[in-house]
Amino acid sequence: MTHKTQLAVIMALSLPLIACQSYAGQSADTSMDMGMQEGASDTVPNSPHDEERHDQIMALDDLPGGAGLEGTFLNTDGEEAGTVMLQETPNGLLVRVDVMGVEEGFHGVHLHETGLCEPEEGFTTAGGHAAPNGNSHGFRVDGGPHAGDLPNGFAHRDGHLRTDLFGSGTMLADLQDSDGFAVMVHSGADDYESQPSGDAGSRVACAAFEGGM
Ligand SMILES: [Cu+2]
Repeated sequence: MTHKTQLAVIMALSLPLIACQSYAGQSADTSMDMGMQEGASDTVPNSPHDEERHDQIMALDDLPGGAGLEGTFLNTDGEEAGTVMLQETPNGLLVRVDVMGVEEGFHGVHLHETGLCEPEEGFTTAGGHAAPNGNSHGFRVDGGPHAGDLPNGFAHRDGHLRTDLFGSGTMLADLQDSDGFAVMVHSGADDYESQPSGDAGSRVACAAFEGGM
């Protein structure tokens, strides 16, 4: 790849990141935003600036034990932004998240109650957190957490969040009612405490799952 082409690719990849920042204005740490914008283009090792590397990153490794369910993330522009795998275990739900184009830092990831991801609606169509037992939100709260609560995931400077999360005690039956459910990535971190959703900011990526299975 010539230097010129590389630069064009870098700029193209930067656009969604910059676009992210308009709706992530609620997320408090703007200095972190600036760091990503300035540094991401030429200094990050292993950043997805060439297509081959990007494809490698996006190719999903198998979740140990296999994925019971697989979904595709959409970003707020309606573009495919990654994948998610779910595996029910005897102890809860394993969630492998692989999403691109989010800001550097921690992000709230939740299981939301409705399997409808409408980008033009800012994914509000997915409803609130799955909470079939009427629990409060948050690991740090008496009477919590929601069945849909998960630990935060971390995105690196290249905008890639890839991690395994675990919903202790959460079963697919808690989620798969008639209107399904969604896996949601937020613009900011979940504080594991604020009601009703951990003050995690706007909804930046959403993967819908059908119900009634
Ligand atoms: Cu959420």
